[in-house]
Amino acid sequence: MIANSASTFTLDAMVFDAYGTLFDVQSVAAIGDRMFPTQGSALAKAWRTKQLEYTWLQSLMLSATQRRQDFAAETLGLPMQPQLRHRLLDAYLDLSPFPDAAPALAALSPLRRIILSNGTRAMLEPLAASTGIALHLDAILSVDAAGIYKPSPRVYQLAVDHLKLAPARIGFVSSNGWDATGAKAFGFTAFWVNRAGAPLERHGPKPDAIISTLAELPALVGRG
Ligand code: LAC
Repeated sequence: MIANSASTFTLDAMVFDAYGTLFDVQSVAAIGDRMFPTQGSALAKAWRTKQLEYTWLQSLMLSATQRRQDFAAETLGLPMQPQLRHRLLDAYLDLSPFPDAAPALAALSPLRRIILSNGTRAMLEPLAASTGIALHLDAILSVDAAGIYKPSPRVYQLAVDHLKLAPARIGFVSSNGWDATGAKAFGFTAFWVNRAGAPLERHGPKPDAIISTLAELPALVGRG
């Protein structure tokens, strides 16, 4: 763990990003591989990249997953037929949680724990329920309610409005460097789960702490 300031943080609630943080988006690679042998991982990565780019473009252009998928497949020169597209879309409803997700969420109890995600409620709720992650959550908040995507402050504000706490008393946890930075810029106490050992984002303030796995989190967080 690399702490920016204190080595432990007194907090009243924890907010989690969903995709890549609690749920492993690379788990769709196996399904991609069954459709296009050896290309599953590249397809999953290209799709994820486009997913993020399109959320940002959409936020700036003041429309979604199918178009991203088509772009990802075309980039790799793969034929994307409607039935294959549906199988990949369904895979996003059936992602695996990271093995460290449920134990870390459980260990953070009785702190309030919620998800704040760029996904839709229709994607997030069945996934959290079927994987058991919902058992460890007090609420699931989606950008649906804000009409714009993270890292817009309007999205982070949804968590403040829901929890009715000052931003600094809220721990925000994301494996996306840009999301941890956006959350810190908003005023949250930000934890970046740097699962991939990626370099620190140069844009915006540093997160308060950088951890490698969610397992490190409970020891860092004290209750207010
Ligand atoms: C989310 C994406 C950004 O769950 O990981 O919001």
